[in-house]
Amino acid sequence: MTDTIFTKIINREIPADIVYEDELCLAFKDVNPQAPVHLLIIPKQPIATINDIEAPDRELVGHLFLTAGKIAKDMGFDEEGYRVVMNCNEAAGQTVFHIHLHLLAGKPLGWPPY
Ligand code: DGP
Repeated sequence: MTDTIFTKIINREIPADIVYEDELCLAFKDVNPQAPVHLLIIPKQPIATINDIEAPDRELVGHLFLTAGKIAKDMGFDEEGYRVVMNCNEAAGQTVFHIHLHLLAGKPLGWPPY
């Protein structure tokens, strides 16, 4: 896949407010926050969309969710609640084609999201 802006963030070619990093993933503040807390959790390995996730990626994708839960707990949102979503393709609102979990918290979140 072609590089996206997120590869530049991983490689520190453009700035981002990074809140967590390990060998597999990076979490940083969304530039256009939709909640008081809006983080993006991305794998360092670029995968364009959910459609491109393959069986060998299961551990990596599981790691993204474990990381989201850990960050939410560390920030104190585990009891209050928070939302983790991943958009797939344009109709769902995906604009950056490098998979990412949105972690949203800090206000009551409406459902359904339209
Ligand atoms: P999505 O629409 O699901 O593909 O989400 C992409 C998100 O990425 C969107 O909420 C805005 C955010 N975003 C796009 N470009 C940048 C950037 O350069 N820096 C940061 N921190 N966030 C970005």
